[in-house]
Amino acid sequence: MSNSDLVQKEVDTFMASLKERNPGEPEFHQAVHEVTESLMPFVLEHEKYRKARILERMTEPDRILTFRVTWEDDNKEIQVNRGWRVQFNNAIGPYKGGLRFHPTVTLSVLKFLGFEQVFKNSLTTLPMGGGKGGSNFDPKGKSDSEVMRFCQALMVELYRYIGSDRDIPAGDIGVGAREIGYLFGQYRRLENRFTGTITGKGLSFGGSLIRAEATGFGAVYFAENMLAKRGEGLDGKTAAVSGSGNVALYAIQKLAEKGARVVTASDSSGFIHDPEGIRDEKFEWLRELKEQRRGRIREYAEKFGCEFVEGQRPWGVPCELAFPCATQNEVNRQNAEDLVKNGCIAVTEGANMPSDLDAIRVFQEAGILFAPGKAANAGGVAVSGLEQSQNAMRISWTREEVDRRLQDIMRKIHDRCIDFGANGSDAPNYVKGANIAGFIKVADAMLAYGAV
Ligand code: NDP
Ligand code: 2IT
Repeated sequence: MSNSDLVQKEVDTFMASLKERNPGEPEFHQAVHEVTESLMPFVLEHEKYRKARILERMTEPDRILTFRVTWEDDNKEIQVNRGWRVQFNNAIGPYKGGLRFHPTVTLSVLKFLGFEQVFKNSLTTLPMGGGKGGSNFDPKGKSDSEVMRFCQALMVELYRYIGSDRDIPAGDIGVGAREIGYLFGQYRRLENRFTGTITGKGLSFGGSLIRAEATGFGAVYFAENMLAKRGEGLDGKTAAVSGSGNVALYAIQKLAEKGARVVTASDSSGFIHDPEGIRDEKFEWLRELKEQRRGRIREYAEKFGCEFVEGQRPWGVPCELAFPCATQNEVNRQNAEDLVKNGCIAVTEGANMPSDLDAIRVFQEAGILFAPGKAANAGGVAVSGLEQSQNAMRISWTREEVDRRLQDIMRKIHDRCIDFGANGSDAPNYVKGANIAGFIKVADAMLAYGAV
């Protein structure tokens, strides 16, 4: 049997067993599959990891907490949701990761996110383990008081399991500044202590400058590093961005600042195509629409007289740079082929797992630059880590200081990916690089702890 056949057989056996133990969890299977494909050859070459069954242990969460969240809506009707916290791995630091509020949240989604978070947090160079949580609660269309009552009810249960040395939640889809305020407000009331247990806090109560911008800015810094290796830059390039939430907005802002022309943005109802580029007053209008008014992307097209394409994603629009920043599996094989055909040279994932496995294969076979989310969107959690440092020291760094550290971390993550993903071509395998680099630190800590 050839070496690659042997590796494939090991991957197939490993995945069959994982699927049997975790039935009905397609997103979790997908995330583990991507990692296992690039890690298996490495693990087979390093007997110590294989013998200690590190991969088996890293795909089994430390624990999963599931609980009921009961709250009363504005009509005095009782509502029941489910809350979860997946504490995946704390080998290198306390569990750290966001909370997602969206009707599509399931245990499978949170396990995939928690699993990815372990590798991502390891890559940041900061001492953070991985976790994720959330609820199938849908904040869309709810009043502020309803969101507040829901967040308070969720925290009444969640507070028992978190803490600044134990598990530190933050935001994700559907959890932004408003939700973090309600969650942290309730946490400090229940604990009767002020500790930096949640990140993404408001600036007046322990938040860090640049945290709101960090994921989007970080993804753009990562893209800049990839392009620089090919002697190119962002200036003058056309970019397609999906989403119009926290990550997408600040990716758009930073891209425009660096001279790129961002021609698309989207939400779950469709995308807008603005060939002139989203920048300056248009960007400020979009930010206000999404952050303050919670409006729909269609309104941008109405306001500025550009095209709105209902029910579709922006990947058919010609661009050199693509930044999927909305949600998982929003780029499939067909979308990937369209991007490549239309001249895309770099795909940088601001979201978690936005490209499915077929799409990744298309990008890699076409020899274009592809940055997986666990590397490219790590800037958000990295600045969360810096928020914790500032809280612990009881100081606040300036905008410039935090941004400098963020840029430094994104460059280090990029270079670590090259350490393990260089392949002699001008399109390094960033997937392999991120997976191996993220793995080693966690695996070595687990080896040191013995059989735990
Ligand atoms: P937001 O809730 O701020 O924005 C999400 C955006 O994606 C909205 O435009 C939303 O549209 C769209 N979207 C969400 N779900 C779907 C769906 N099922 N189909 C189509 N569009 C959808 O979330 P964030 O910007 O914080 O998160 C975006 C992505 O980035 C997620 O994958 C998240 O895990 C990842 N991420 C976030 C980080 C952070 O710091 N916030 C850090 C690292 C990664 P609509 O308003 O219509 O729902
Ligand atoms: O996916 C992610 O990295 C996040 N949602 C941010 C997590 C965090 O703890 O800041």
